[in-house]
Amino acid sequence: MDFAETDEQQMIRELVRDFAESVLAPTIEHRDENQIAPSAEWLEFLEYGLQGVTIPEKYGGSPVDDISESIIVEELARIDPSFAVMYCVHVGLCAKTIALHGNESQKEQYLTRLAAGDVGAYSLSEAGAGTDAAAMICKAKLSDDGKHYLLNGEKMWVTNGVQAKIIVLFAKDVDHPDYGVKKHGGSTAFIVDSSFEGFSVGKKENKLGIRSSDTCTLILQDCKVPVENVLKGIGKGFPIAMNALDNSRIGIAAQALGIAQGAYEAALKYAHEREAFGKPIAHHQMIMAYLADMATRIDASRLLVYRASWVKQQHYEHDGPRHSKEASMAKLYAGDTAMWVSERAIQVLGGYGYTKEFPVERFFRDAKITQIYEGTQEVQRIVIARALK
Ligand code: COS
Repeated sequence: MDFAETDEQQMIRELVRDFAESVLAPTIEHRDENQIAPSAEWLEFLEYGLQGVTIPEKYGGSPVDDISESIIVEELARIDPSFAVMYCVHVGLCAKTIALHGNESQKEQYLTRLAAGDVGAYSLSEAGAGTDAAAMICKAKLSDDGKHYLLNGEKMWVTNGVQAKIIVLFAKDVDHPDYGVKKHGGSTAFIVDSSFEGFSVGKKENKLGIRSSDTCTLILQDCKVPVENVLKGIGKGFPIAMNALDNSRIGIAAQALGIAQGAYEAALKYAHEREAFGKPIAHHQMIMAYLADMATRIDASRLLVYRASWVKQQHYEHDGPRHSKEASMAKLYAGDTAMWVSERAIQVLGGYGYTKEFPVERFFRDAKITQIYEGTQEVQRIVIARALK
């Protein structure tokens, strides 16, 4: 077993760190305060060519190994967790889902656009269907001429929803034989273009954390989706949704890892600079213990995130077993670590940590969502427990 990063992984880490420190760091506080999405920063990011890491080269992508994908998210989140989740949803939930389940013409049409920088999103949740995803009530019905599906309903908690041009969106076909029979019966994945008639963006959420990431509702009023935009087949959506979440839970775990790392580094630096009782507080035993525990939990999270990324790659490229359990373990542990480390970081900084002069209060607010989205920590335990033999 080799724990060393490859030359390519190191190079990617340095590249993304450079981008995050030079482009994201100067604007994140302002964007967070004012809930401004990183649209300008996204355009600069496109120059690095990393928006297509889950897209095959023939559609304009630039694939990297799955551990590198997590390293990218980790490095973005170390500075700007909002940008990290925007990226994560674009490459994971949207592009990878189309790459895995799309047909040739769907890939040609949509992956090329995602690779070129059109922002992607994924829309499963609804007001009454978060943890219980199968309870979604958005409906799809074939039009009289048989050329379109007409989608009706309201989706919720859509990351990138305001900016996205391409959305993998789930609704139930009311004429499917399983509709109303099986709980998730009729669930279908559609590729929705934000320019489609009947599609509109609803309320933008005012959030505690990741405030520079836009989260909104999407309104579907006879939204006209061509029949060609059904992913894989009518009624085949639920496993696609679950599979996409298995992938993206690793992304959120990597985001949590980056948050923990960013908070820890701020605390470590402060602890070496701040003196009390005649010496840097980093030399007081209580603070030493905090820092040691933070570093240990972060390392454990990193190992779980990279292991899950590796198992994911084995699953897709070498027909290995599904990575659901490893993804949920990584997300469960890294999410709790992000919350714990960012809270400890505030404690190390004392009163200063509670102010906006230091980034730890932002990491603390941002950390909370990693215990909630892409399935709450309770959902991760369900997935893990079901996989235990
Ligand atoms: N990959 C592929 N297929 C999967 C799967 C996976 N990881 N997990 C389940 N499926 C399939 C099952 O095989 C089953 O298929 P069939 O009906 O063809 O047999 C189907 O999906 C239903 O599975 P299951 O009965 O396990 O579904 P449940 O409703 O019991 O799922 C949980 C329960 C809680 C695990 C699920 O609803 C979930 O993950 N909820 C959280 C959703 C979430 O993370 N939301 C946030 C989204 S961010 S917008």
